[in-house]
Amino acid sequence: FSAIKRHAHILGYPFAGGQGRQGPELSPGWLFEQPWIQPRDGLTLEMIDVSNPSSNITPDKSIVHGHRFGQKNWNNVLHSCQKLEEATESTLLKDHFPIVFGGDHSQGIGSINGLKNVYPDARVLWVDAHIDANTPLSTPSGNVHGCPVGYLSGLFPYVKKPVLSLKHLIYFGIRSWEPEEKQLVDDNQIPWFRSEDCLVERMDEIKASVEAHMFPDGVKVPYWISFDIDGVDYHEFQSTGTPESLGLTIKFMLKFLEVFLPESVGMDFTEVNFLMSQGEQTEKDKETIKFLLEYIIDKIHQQDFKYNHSNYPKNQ
Ligand code: 5AB
Ligand code: MN
Ligand code: MN
Ligand code: MN
Repeated sequence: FSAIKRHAHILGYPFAGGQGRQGPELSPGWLFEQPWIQPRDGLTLEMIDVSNPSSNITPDKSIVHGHRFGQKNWNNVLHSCQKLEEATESTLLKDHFPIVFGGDHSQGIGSINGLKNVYPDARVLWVDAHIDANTPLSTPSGNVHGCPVGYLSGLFPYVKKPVLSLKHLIYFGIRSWEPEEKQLVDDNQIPWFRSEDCLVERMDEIKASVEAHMFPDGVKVPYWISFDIDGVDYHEFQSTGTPESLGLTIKFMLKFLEVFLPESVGMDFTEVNFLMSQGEQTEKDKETIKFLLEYIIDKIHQQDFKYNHSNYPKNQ
């Protein structure tokens, strides 16, 4: 008797148009060249063909829709996210575990729409320094990587289909926000765990309170983990565009992944930008990404399927 080994499928998403810096678009290409990530039994790689990967330094267009700021590069973001949505969906329909390696966090619009096409009731664990729930009205930068939660939860005035209920979302590590975003978290009583509460010793307690919030009737459904690397403290990882100190430790992240990956059907891994660090720090950060991804793939392989699309009850 041998357990079914889960299959990890890495979707490279070389897109930087959700923010203004050069660099995030290069990370998947770097990753796919690493000897330790080469395809093997239980692991495949696929690069999403984004039409225009570059950052929004010279945006194609800002669509303002009568709002104060609007958001940059919008057509470009949506066009690329459409491709990511399709790739995420087809990965899940094969009962493979997508790891969407970006790219900037605007990717969440594509990946989580793809998730919701297959698992409409999936819950989302958002690991980030930022709330990412800006709207065309509240964004101070126009950068869509600060808006995916706003878009997914229907706060944009022209969203076709809001797919994520704010009741099905929990934050880890947030410490930077616009007033409108914090108001939203407070008004909707979205739980958030501060970095100082994210201690390995408290993981049992954290897991219990996440489950109590996400599954009030006791019926469990799968998670999606949206992991923005800037959730990690700047002193431990610097290769990211919007770094913040006082963040999560890598040690906590390992415990978090150990506990929540078995309950998850896929994840984002975003905002890696090696142009933001120099010399030895860049080498150290590359080692950290290797360590984290090898750990994630290992955990995916170790665990039996808890959820898979073929036996998942429909119409929950
Ligand atoms: B990230 C800021 N709130 O909207 C904005 O890295 C930063 O995906 C957003 O979490 C950071 O521009 C987006 C100031
Ligand atoms: Mn962030
Ligand atoms: Mn983010
Ligand atoms: Mn960022």
